[in-house]
Amino acid sequence: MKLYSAPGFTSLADHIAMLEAGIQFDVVKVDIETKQTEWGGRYIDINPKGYVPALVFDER
Ligand SMILES: N[C@@H](CCC(=O)N[C@@H](CS)C(=O)NCC(=O)O)C(=O)O
Repeated sequence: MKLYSAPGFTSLADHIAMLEAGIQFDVVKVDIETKQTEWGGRYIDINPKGYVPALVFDER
């Protein structure tokens, strides 16, 4: 599972809750201004609203 998050935004609450719950996940940082992920992709391809947080579940 991936949590798309931006430091200092409301996605921090989800990040903390998921850590406390012991959930295994990767964090992908999003630049809210440019809507780019730290991996270089367009965040609006993940969440068309451009808001954080977003969760993406692993394919099965
Ligand atoms: N949870 C709501 C709102 C989340 C939200 O407001 N996120 C803010 C950060 S606290 C955001 O991503 N803002 C980006 C922007 O305004 O461009 C949603 O996803 O629709």
